[in-house]
Amino acid sequence: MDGRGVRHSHRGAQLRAGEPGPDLDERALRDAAAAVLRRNDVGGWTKPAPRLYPHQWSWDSAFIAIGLAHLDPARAMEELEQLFEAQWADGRVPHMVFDPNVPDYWPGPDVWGSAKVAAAPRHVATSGLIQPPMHAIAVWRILQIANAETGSENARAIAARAAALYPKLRDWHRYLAERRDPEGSGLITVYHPWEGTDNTPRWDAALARIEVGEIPPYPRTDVRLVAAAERPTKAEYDRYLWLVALLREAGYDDATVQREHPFLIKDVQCSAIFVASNDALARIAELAGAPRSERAAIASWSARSAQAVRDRWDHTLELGLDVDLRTGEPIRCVTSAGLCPLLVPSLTKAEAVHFAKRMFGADFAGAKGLAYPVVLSTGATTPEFRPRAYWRGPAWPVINWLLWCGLRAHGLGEEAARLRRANLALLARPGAGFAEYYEPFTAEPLGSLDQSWTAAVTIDWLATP
Ligand code: 2M8
Repeated sequence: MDGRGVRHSHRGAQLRAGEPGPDLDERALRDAAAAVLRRNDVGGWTKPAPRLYPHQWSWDSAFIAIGLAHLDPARAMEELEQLFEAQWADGRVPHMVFDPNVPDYWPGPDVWGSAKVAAAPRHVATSGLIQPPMHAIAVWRILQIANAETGSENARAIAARAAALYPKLRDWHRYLAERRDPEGSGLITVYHPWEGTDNTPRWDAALARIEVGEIPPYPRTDVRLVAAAERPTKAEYDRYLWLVALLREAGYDDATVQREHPFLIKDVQCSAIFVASNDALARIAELAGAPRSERAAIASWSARSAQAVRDRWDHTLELGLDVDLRTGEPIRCVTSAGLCPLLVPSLTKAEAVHFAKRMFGADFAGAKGLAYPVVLSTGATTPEFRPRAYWRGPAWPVINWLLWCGLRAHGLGEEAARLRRANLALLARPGAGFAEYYEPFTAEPLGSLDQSWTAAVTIDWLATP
């Protein structure tokens, strides 16, 4: 059975919107989610979606591994081991690793030109961008799940594999701390909208300033598969490709890029994830018996980024704001990324409560008319809000999951439970189909169906009452 066929009992129909029934068929939902992951399994790694995303994507694999951990922790570790096989010599984990058996995807390996970059792997083609560092968080969670849900022998084997992966995780974090933040500000610099939440209005002003040079005509894989209104516009896509051309010409050399590139943003969401991930990495380092100097480095990356993320708090918008390095100005945009400082463990309880209030307020999970009280990608009361457009309004279960982790980490159990319930109710709705994102007023599934990370977080939510 796929996600479109999850059964509800007849009593479920009388429930208020947003409330999952007591008889939500958890078993059927879990089985359907597991089936999505099985179908998208390419052999040791999982594609994010059946047709729209047929290669391996970096942060998708981290979320997918967390879902897989409940089904098969060894396979979950393999997901990340495979990804890190494509790590560059400079430590970066590319945002995409291409499957050579899918030649007709565009933009493909030629557009990225990783084969010509000395630091890139030789055995596989990759992109040259990065995505938020969810990986150490995933490894730590796999370990916890293996400990809780499998026998001690299995858990020991997973711990050994986590320890073996540690040096690669360490190099990845070092790349982020040193090359993506040469100023030592604690905030990670992103070079491209594809380094996180693609079409978010956070990037609009920076993209608008870019003068696009000559780009040859190109095909769009995405709008053949998904309604164009739910995807980036042609003008936006031109800019994405122009930025890729500039990065390729710079050989993806960070120093060159940071001197010349027109799109340089200190990203609060990525930096907040980096904090949480460093804390997970610190625990993995201990498990791996890493030298004290390395553990000290990880602790200092974490502390520096934690402070920097907290400092990005904006009193007027009550969110953490990115900084556009080209103008030196904060990006005054109301999106779910601004709630991500909640992932920083060292927030005070009062600060965490503030973010939680904002999260359940009129811009996000408390917006008027929502089918389910889930967090929206862009603030509902802002002019940028568009309920069907990619990252500009729809609800993304995977981002809701991330924020749920933040609520739990700060002991906000009741709020976390509310968010989990609302998301599960949405995901269990007949026809929900584990979509990439949802129209928030009608709960219509948008983007791709059978999106792996949506299925993965469903499994984790179901396993974590
Ligand atoms: C989306 O990004 C790709 C490009 O990398 C795309 O729009 O074609 C984003 O949602 C990104 O965050 C995600 O990792 C990827 C695969 O799910 O899709």
